[in-house]
Amino acid sequence: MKLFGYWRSSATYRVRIALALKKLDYDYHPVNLLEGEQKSDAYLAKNPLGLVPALATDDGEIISQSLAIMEYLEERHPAPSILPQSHAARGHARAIAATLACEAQPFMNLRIQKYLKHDLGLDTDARTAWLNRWPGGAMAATEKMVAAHGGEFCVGDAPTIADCCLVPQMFGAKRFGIDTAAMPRLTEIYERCIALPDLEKALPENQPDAVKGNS
Ligand SMILES: N[C@@H](CCC(=O)N[C@@H](CS)C(=O)NCC(=O)O)C(=O)O
Repeated sequence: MKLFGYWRSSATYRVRIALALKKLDYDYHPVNLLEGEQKSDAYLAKNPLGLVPALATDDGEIISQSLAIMEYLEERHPAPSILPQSHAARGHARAIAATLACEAQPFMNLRIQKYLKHDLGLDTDARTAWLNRWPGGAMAATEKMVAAHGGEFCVGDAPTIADCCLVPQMFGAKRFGIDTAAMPRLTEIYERCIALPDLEKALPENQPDAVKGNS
Protein backbone atom coordinates (compact mmCIF):
# COMPACT_ATOMS: atom_id res chain seq x y z
CA MET A 1 0.00 0.00 0.00
CA LYS A 2 1.01 3.60 -0.55
CA LEU A 3 -0.13 6.43 1.69
CA PHE A 4 -0.08 9.92 0.19
CA GLY A 5 -0.07 12.51 2.95
CA TYR A 6 1.64 15.28 4.85
CA TRP A 7 3.48 14.93 8.16
CA ARG A 8 1.29 17.23 10.26
CA SER A 9 -2.00 16.72 8.42
CA SER A 10 -4.56 15.47 10.96
CA ALA A 11 -6.39 13.37 8.42
CA THR A 12 -3.17 11.65 7.29
CA TYR A 13 -2.17 11.15 10.94
CA ARG A 14 -5.49 9.32 11.58
CA VAL A 15 -4.71 6.81 8.85
CA ARG A 16 -1.09 6.38 10.01
CA ILE A 17 -2.40 5.50 13.49
CA ALA A 18 -4.91 2.98 12.06
CA LEU A 19 -2.13 1.38 9.96
CA ALA A 20 0.13 1.27 13.03
CA LEU A 21 -2.53 -0.28 15.28
CA LYS A 22 -3.18 -2.87 12.59
CA LYS A 23 0.57 -3.43 12.15
CA LEU A 24 0.32 -2.95 8.38
CA ASP A 25 3.29 -2.00 6.22
CA TYR A 26 3.03 0.79 3.68
CA ASP A 27 5.13 3.24 1.70
CA TYR A 28 4.70 6.85 2.68
CA HIS A 29 4.60 9.45 -0.14
CA PRO A 30 4.76 13.03 1.12
CA VAL A 31 2.54 15.65 -0.53
CA ASN A 32 3.81 19.10 0.45
CA LEU A 33 0.71 21.12 1.33
CA LEU A 34 2.63 24.35 1.87
CA GLU A 35 3.94 24.13 -1.69
CA GLY A 36 0.48 23.34 -3.06
CA GLU A 37 1.32 19.82 -4.27
CA GLN A 38 -2.23 18.74 -3.31
CA LYS A 39 -3.46 20.89 -6.22
CA SER A 40 -1.13 19.37 -8.82
CA ASP A 41 -2.70 17.42 -11.68
CA ALA A 42 -0.88 14.29 -10.52
CA TYR A 43 -2.42 14.49 -7.05
CA LEU A 44 -5.87 15.64 -8.22
CA ALA A 45 -6.01 12.44 -10.26
CA LYS A 46 -5.83 10.58 -6.94
CA ASN A 47 -8.22 12.82 -5.00
CA PRO A 48 -10.20 15.35 -7.03
CA LEU A 49 -10.94 17.31 -3.83
CA GLY A 50 -7.24 18.15 -3.48
CA LEU A 51 -6.97 17.03 0.14
CA VAL A 52 -4.68 14.46 1.75
CA PRO A 53 -4.67 11.59 2.51
CA ALA A 54 -5.17 9.12 -0.30
CA LEU A 55 -4.40 5.42 -0.02
CA ALA A 56 -3.32 3.36 -3.02
CA THR A 57 -4.21 -0.24 -2.23
CA ASP A 58 -2.27 -3.33 -3.29
CA ASP A 59 -5.10 -3.97 -5.78
CA GLY A 60 -4.46 -0.64 -7.51
CA GLU A 61 -7.47 1.20 -6.11
CA ILE A 62 -7.12 4.72 -4.73
CA ILE A 63 -9.28 5.60 -1.74
CA SER A 64 -9.66 9.09 -0.27
CA GLN A 65 -11.27 10.39 2.95
CA SER A 66 -9.60 9.23 6.15
CA LEU A 67 -12.76 7.70 7.66
CA ALA A 68 -13.41 5.70 4.49
CA ILE A 69 -9.76 4.60 4.38
CA MET A 70 -9.89 3.39 8.00
CA GLU A 71 -13.14 1.50 7.35
CA TYR A 72 -11.53 -0.06 4.26
CA LEU A 73 -8.53 -1.17 6.32
CA GLU A 74 -10.83 -2.61 8.98
CA GLU A 75 -12.79 -4.63 6.43
CA ARG A 76 -9.77 -5.72 4.41
CA HIS A 77 -7.57 -6.52 7.45
CA PRO A 78 -10.01 -7.21 10.32
CA ALA A 79 -7.41 -8.20 12.95
CA PRO A 80 -6.29 -6.50 15.05
CA SER A 81 -9.53 -4.56 14.99
CA ILE A 82 -9.93 -0.81 15.47
CA LEU A 83 -13.60 -1.22 16.36
CA PRO A 84 -14.98 -2.40 19.70
CA GLN A 85 -16.90 -5.66 19.94
CA SER A 86 -20.50 -4.73 20.66
CA HIS A 87 -22.73 -3.08 18.09
CA ALA A 88 -23.51 -0.21 20.46
CA ALA A 89 -19.84 0.42 21.26
CA ARG A 90 -19.03 0.37 17.54
CA GLY A 91 -21.70 3.01 17.05
CA HIS A 92 -20.19 5.16 19.80
CA ALA A 93 -16.65 4.80 18.40
CA ARG A 94 -17.85 5.81 14.93
CA ALA A 95 -19.85 8.71 16.36
CA ILE A 96 -16.79 10.09 18.18
CA ALA A 97 -14.65 9.61 15.07
CA ALA A 98 -17.22 11.46 12.95
CA THR A 99 -17.60 14.26 15.50
CA LEU A 100 -13.87 14.94 15.38
CA ALA A 101 -13.33 14.33 11.66
CA CYS A 102 -16.49 16.06 10.38
CA GLU A 103 -17.46 18.64 13.03
CA ALA A 104 -14.09 19.75 14.43
CA GLN A 105 -11.14 19.32 12.03
CA PRO A 106 -12.64 20.78 8.82
CA PHE A 107 -12.62 24.27 10.39
CA MET A 108 -8.87 23.95 10.98
CA ASN A 109 -8.01 22.97 7.42
CA LEU A 110 -5.30 24.96 5.62
CA ARG A 111 -7.58 26.25 2.85
CA ILE A 112 -10.19 27.43 5.41
CA GLN A 113 -7.56 29.15 7.56
CA LYS A 114 -6.11 30.85 4.46
CA TYR A 115 -9.60 32.06 3.49
CA LEU A 116 -10.25 33.47 6.96
CA LYS A 117 -6.90 35.24 6.95
CA HIS A 118 -6.54 36.49 3.39
CA ASP A 119 -10.12 36.80 2.07
CA LEU A 120 -11.98 37.78 5.24
CA GLY A 121 -8.99 39.58 6.81
CA LEU A 122 -9.37 38.00 10.25
CA ASP A 123 -6.35 38.57 12.49
CA THR A 124 -4.76 35.87 14.67
CA ASP A 125 -6.95 36.65 17.70
CA ALA A 126 -10.16 36.50 15.66
CA ARG A 127 -9.09 33.23 14.04
CA THR A 128 -8.18 31.72 17.42
CA ALA A 129 -11.59 32.74 18.83
CA TRP A 130 -13.28 31.20 15.77
CA LEU A 131 -11.32 27.95 16.25
CA ASN A 132 -12.19 27.82 19.94
CA ARG A 133 -15.84 28.25 19.12
CA TRP A 134 -16.23 25.67 16.31
CA PRO A 135 -13.63 22.88 16.64
CA GLY A 136 -13.39 23.69 20.36
CA GLY A 137 -17.17 23.26 20.69
CA ALA A 138 -17.09 19.89 18.92
CA MET A 139 -14.21 18.79 21.15
CA ALA A 140 -16.15 19.84 24.28
CA ALA A 141 -19.02 17.64 23.08
CA THR A 142 -16.52 14.81 22.50
CA GLU A 143 -15.31 15.16 26.10
CA LYS A 144 -18.89 14.36 27.20
CA MET A 145 -19.21 11.44 24.77
CA VAL A 146 -15.95 9.97 26.07
CA ALA A 147 -17.07 10.49 29.68
CA ALA A 148 -20.16 8.42 28.85
CA HIS A 149 -18.51 5.62 26.85
CA GLY A 150 -14.76 5.68 27.50
CA GLY A 151 -12.42 3.72 29.71
CA GLU A 152 -8.68 3.69 29.18
CA PHE A 153 -9.41 4.90 25.63
CA CYS A 154 -12.26 6.82 23.95
CA VAL A 155 -14.61 3.84 23.95
CA GLY A 156 -13.73 1.05 26.34
CA ASP A 157 -10.23 -0.09 27.19
CA ALA A 158 -8.61 -0.58 23.77
CA PRO A 159 -7.78 1.97 21.07
CA THR A 160 -10.34 2.30 18.29
CA ILE A 161 -11.13 4.46 15.28
CA ALA A 162 -12.22 7.12 17.81
CA ASP A 163 -8.68 7.32 19.22
CA CYS A 164 -7.28 7.41 15.66
CA CYS A 165 -9.22 10.68 15.31
CA LEU A 166 -8.66 12.02 18.82
CA VAL A 167 -4.86 11.98 18.74
CA PRO A 168 -4.49 14.23 15.65
CA GLN A 169 -7.25 16.51 16.91
CA MET A 170 -5.40 17.12 20.18
CA PHE A 171 -2.15 17.60 18.24
CA GLY A 172 -3.91 20.17 16.04
CA ALA A 173 -5.56 21.86 19.03
CA LYS A 174 -2.13 22.55 20.53
CA ARG A 175 -0.91 23.99 17.22
CA PHE A 176 -3.92 26.24 16.76
CA GLY A 177 -4.34 27.48 20.34
CA ILE A 178 -7.58 25.65 21.14
CA ASP A 179 -8.01 25.58 24.90
CA THR A 180 -8.26 21.98 26.13
CA ALA A 181 -8.04 22.78 29.87
CA ALA A 182 -11.67 21.72 30.39
CA MET A 183 -11.10 18.44 28.52
CA PRO A 184 -9.30 16.23 31.07
CA ARG A 185 -10.53 12.91 29.64
CA LEU A 186 -9.40 13.80 26.12
CA THR A 187 -6.05 15.00 27.44
CA GLU A 188 -5.48 11.86 29.48
CA ILE A 189 -6.37 9.54 26.58
CA TYR A 190 -4.22 11.55 24.16
CA GLU A 191 -1.20 11.18 26.47
CA ARG A 192 -1.87 7.44 26.85
CA CYS A 193 -2.15 6.96 23.08
CA ILE A 194 1.03 8.79 22.09
CA ALA A 195 2.97 6.75 24.66
CA LEU A 196 1.95 3.47 22.95
CA PRO A 197 5.07 1.91 21.34
CA ASP A 198 2.93 0.88 18.34
CA LEU A 199 2.23 4.52 17.55
CA GLU A 200 5.82 5.67 17.35
CA LYS A 201 6.05 5.27 13.57
CA ALA A 202 2.83 7.26 13.14
CA LEU A 203 3.90 10.38 15.06
CA PRO A 204 4.24 13.54 12.93
CA GLU A 205 7.82 14.22 14.03
CA ASN A 206 8.86 10.75 12.83
CA GLN A 207 7.77 11.31 9.22
CA PRO A 208 10.39 11.79 6.49
CA ASP A 209 8.83 15.14 5.51
CA ALA A 210 8.71 16.49 9.09
CA VAL A 211 10.17 19.97 9.45
CA LYS A 212 12.32 20.08 12.57
CA GLY A 213 11.46 22.79 15.06
CA ASN A 214 7.84 22.97 13.89
CA SER A 215 4.99 21.35 15.80
N1 LIG B 1 -12.40 14.89 5.27
C1 LIG B 1 -11.05 14.73 4.80
C2 LIG B 1 -10.25 15.92 5.26
C3 LIG B 1 -8.91 15.96 4.61
C4 LIG B 1 -8.17 17.26 4.94
O1 LIG B 1 -8.73 18.19 5.51
N2 LIG B 1 -6.89 17.30 4.55
C5 LIG B 1 -6.11 18.49 4.78
C6 LIG B 1 -4.94 18.18 5.69
S1 LIG B 1 -5.48 17.62 7.27
C7 LIG B 1 -5.58 19.01 3.45
O2 LIG B 1 -5.23 18.25 2.58
N3 LIG B 1 -5.50 20.34 3.30
C8 LIG B 1 -4.97 20.95 2.12
C9 LIG B 1 -5.60 22.26 1.80
O3 LIG B 1 -6.41 22.78 2.58
O4 LIG B 1 -5.28 22.80 0.73
C10 LIG B 1 -10.46 13.42 5.35
O5 LIG B 1 -10.86 13.02 6.44
O6 LIG B 1 -9.63 12.79 4.69
